[in-house]
Amino acid sequence: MKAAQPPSRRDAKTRPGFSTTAIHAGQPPDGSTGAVAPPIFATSTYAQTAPGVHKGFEYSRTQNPTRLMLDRNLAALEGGAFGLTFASGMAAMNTVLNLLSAGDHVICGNDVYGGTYRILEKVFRQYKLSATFVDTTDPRNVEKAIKPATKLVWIETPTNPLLRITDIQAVSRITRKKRVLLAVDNTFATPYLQRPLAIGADIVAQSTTKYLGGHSDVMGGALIVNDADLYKRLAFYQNAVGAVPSPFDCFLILRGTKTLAVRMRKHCENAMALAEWLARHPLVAKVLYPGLPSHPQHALARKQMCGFGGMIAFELKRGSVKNAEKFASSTRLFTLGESLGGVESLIVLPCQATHVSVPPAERKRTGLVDHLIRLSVGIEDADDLIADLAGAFSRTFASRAARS
Ligand code: P1T
Repeated sequence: MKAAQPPSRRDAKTRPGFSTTAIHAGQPPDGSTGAVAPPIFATSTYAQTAPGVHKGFEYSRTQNPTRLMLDRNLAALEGGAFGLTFASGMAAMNTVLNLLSAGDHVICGNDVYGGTYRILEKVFRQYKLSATFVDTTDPRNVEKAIKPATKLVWIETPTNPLLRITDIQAVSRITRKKRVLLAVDNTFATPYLQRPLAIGADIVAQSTTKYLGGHSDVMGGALIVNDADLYKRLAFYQNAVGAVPSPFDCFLILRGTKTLAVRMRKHCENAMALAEWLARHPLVAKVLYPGLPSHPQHALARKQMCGFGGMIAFELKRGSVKNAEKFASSTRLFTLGESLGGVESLIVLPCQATHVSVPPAERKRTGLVDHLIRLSVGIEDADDLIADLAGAFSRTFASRAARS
């Protein structure tokens, strides 16, 4: 089976390719000065020529020209009609949940970013929103969990941190039939590798803090939709709540998306090399990477994505938490820390960082073990990254096998 074609090629005769869109969409040279780089409109307010008469911008919580360029850029990349950008990925998710009312029910994937679990269970539950966490890799689990009160299905694919893949199209057939919104968190894949709106999602969510920004120097989030009414409702809550990004942050993310295609190709290439190396390593018990034929949803990943991304999770054979901690503290190029998607490689133990807010019993149910190690593979030279992991094996186990 062949992987889907990369979106770097023209989708249609009339539509430019992915990188052309990334570099140009939403940001033509500035009309008044000709500046090629998007101006940072550091202003909170705008002059009106008469009360209520303005040029489409009134107050920067509501609209800002630099933010509008980013909104349009991300909408074009995801193949959507409308984009809205936020101060963080969680601010974007919060806005989707603002659409719901007390008594409503959400179905969420059971392997998701810890903050996604936390906002449902520790924030919105107190407003009488209930959530059921199911394994969405089998779409029938979504169908079984739907109740009359269900208004939203929220999935990640690939998931954080277990890199499981959900069939977006299959889930969307169920949500369409039941008139439930389907939101797909596309942070791990990015629009370069996967376009959920084209295969049935109603909302795409992004933490632009990650690959879209790409340099670990900015926080941000985004929602992209096709439906004008849904867009208006989300824009209302965005303005009412106010978790908007600064114009400077929008500028940084716009700078990031320009190189998304070249970075993603390198992230994918490096991650594949590391996953294959880890899979052959005598001290590794399990490697989770959708690009490996051993991955349970490898065929689906090939069909749904056009590359497998830069995230890997693995377990050591002598898999105690102590060994995993020692390993994660022993790398020199991989920095021990949260987050992902930057040019530099990161290593983390999800159960001690990104997923601490998921109760241990819940983690156990989903198969998230305390000694799981997650890598965000950067775009350094793959040989150097492999040598760094080899060094960490030596320092952790100090045995001959570890040095192989
Ligand atoms: O950090 P923020 O920009 O608010 O994004 C939250 C978020 C949303 N969705 C996914 C899939 C994520 O991974 C995250 C944030 N994740 C990390 C910080 C992490 O290290 O996994």
